[in-house]
Parts: sequence; structure tokens; C-alpha cells
Amino acid sequence: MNQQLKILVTGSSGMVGGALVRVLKKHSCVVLTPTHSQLDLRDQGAVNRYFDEQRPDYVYHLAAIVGGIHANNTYPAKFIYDNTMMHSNVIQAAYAHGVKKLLFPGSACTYPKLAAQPMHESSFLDGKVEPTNIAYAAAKINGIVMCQAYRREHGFNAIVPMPTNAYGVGDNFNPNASHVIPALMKRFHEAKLNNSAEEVLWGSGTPLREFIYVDDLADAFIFLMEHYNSENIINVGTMQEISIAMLAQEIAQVVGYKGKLSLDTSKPDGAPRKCLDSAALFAMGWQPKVSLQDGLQRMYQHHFSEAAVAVA
Ligand code: GFB
Repeated sequence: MNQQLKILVTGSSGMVGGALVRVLKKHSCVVLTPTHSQLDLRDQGAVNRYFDEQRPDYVYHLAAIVGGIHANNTYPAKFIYDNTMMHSNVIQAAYAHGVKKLLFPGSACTYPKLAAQPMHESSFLDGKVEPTNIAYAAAKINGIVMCQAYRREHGFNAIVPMPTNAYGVGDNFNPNASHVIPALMKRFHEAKLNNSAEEVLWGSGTPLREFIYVDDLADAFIFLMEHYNSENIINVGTMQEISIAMLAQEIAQVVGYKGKLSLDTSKPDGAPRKCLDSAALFAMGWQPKVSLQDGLQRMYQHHFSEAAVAVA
């Protein structure tokens, strides 16, 4: 990427945006990273003024209200309103200001709950989504279709990678909002410190999930920004799946928690299985580099090692 290019990354304080900015800053380009207090992306006038002043060449629209199964279920209005407003304003402003290309991530949860596994891109809009995250999925579907519509009507180069569940350094550890990996890592760490004999997992432990380490996801986004130009959505995953019960054991091992694991089946399972078919991306020459075990180790070291805790 050459020196003059201006790249706008919305959501740079989030896990994925943060990882992307760390990589982009190694390139010689200007990276724009407005914070929420500097630019409220839900405000159309403010977004237009920002694009008037900054004139970015490329946009990664990564700002989003995200959360685990509990947050999705509890705050559906916030998930649908904030996300729809943010991407509508950013996509329209990017098109209207002559941005060369925009990347908008969809989500694995926009695929039908009972889609054939692994989920191929052709499953999109082919059935009902998982009800616990319907508001988030509806917002993402709106953004995906908007990218496709702007390409068809205006020739605007907007691309949509469909990431699987991401985790890693910079994740959200708030128990009311977190996804399964940060939630269990924090609980098991505290259980280890408190010598707790038993920790509880939500649900049946049987759902299957695929996880991508955040640095791999950022790497895939940059790869697609450089090499992909199509209205077709494209999956970004690892094609490795694991049950929640097995995942809990892996996390317990990384943390060093040796107590018992039990199940709270009154909590929702969500989708029974969510693995993406990422063959199209792999055929382009991209592959993930970080194994689940390595990613969990990196994340635990960063957030919970003695040195990390001393700094916090
Ligand atoms: O990561 P998670 O919250 O989201 O839950 P989804 C994954 C699985 O882990 C579910 C189980 O079956 C949970 O019941 N689980 C077990 C736990 N223990 C825990 C725990 O302590 N905390 C959490 N959070 N889960 C998300 C969507 O679905 O997928 C988002 O809610 C987003 O919208 C994301 O799309 C990619 O994988 O079920």
C-alpha cells in the first residue's frame, strides 16, 4: 500500500479493529481511527462531515455492537438500531465520497440456523436464523444486501467477508456481553485463584463452534481488501470445529484450572452447529496460521499472566 493512501478503520478500539490497525500501521499509509467520542457513526450528518474532511481512500467498517448469546438476547433493540444506523451511514458516505473500496464484515450468524454444514455461501438467506441473535443477524443482513445493492446500482466496490466466531487479545471479558471463550477464560482463571471445585458451562455443551484467532481474521480482511472484488459474500473461517464441552476443557488446561465442569442446561445453546465452508477463500491462497491452542495461550498470557495483571 503506498504512502498517500488514507485508510479509515471504524471500530478500531474493538478486538478486530485493534488487530487490523496494528497490522496496517506497519504499512506506509495513513490510518484513520476515529473513536466513538470523536465520531458517532449513528449520526448521518457527522459521518458525512467526517468523510468531507478526511476523504479516505479505503474503508474497513468494523464498528459494531457485538456480544455473546446473552447480550444478543437481552439488548435486541440496541443491536439492530445501532448496527443498522452505523453501517447505513458509513456505506452511503463512502459511496458518495468516492471511496475506492469498502469492506463490511457479515457474520456466521446470518446463515440459517439449520443450514447444511459446513455452511456454504449459497446458504445465505435460505432459511430462518437462530432466534437468540435475530436482531443482530437482521442488521448484518441489511448491511450485506446494501453492499450488494450499491455495487449493482452504482458500481461501488464493497466486499463482504463472513467471519466465523473470533476471539483473542482485546476480547470483551464482561460476563454480560462476552462470547464463550473470554467468558470461560475469565471464570476459570478466577476459579483457579479461588480454588473453586466446580465451574458451570451454559447449555448442553454439545453445540459445535468454529473459532478464528483475531490476528488471522485481520490478516484475512487485508488479504481480501487486496485481492477480492465481488458482490458474492466470502466465508472466513478455519474449517476446524470443536464442541463447547471440549473447548471448555482446552481453556481449563490453558488456564490451569483443575476443578470439575458441570452444565447449566437452563441456559440457551444457540445454534447447534456453526462451521463455515471457507474453501473459496482457501483456494485463493489464504490460510489461518494460529491454532486454537496457540490462540488461547496468547490470549491468556496477554490478559491474565502475572505481568499483564500487574500492568492492569
Ligand atoms: O459465544 P456465544 O455466546 O455465541 O456462545 P454463539 C457459544 C456457545 O457457548 C453457546 C455456550 O452454546 C453457549 O450456550 N456457552 C457455555 C457460553 N458457557 C458460556 C458462557 O459462559 N458464556 C457464553 N457467552 N456462552 C454468537 C451470537 O452466537 O455468535 C453473536 O450471539 C455473534 O451474535 C457470534 O454472531 C458470532 O456462537 O452462540
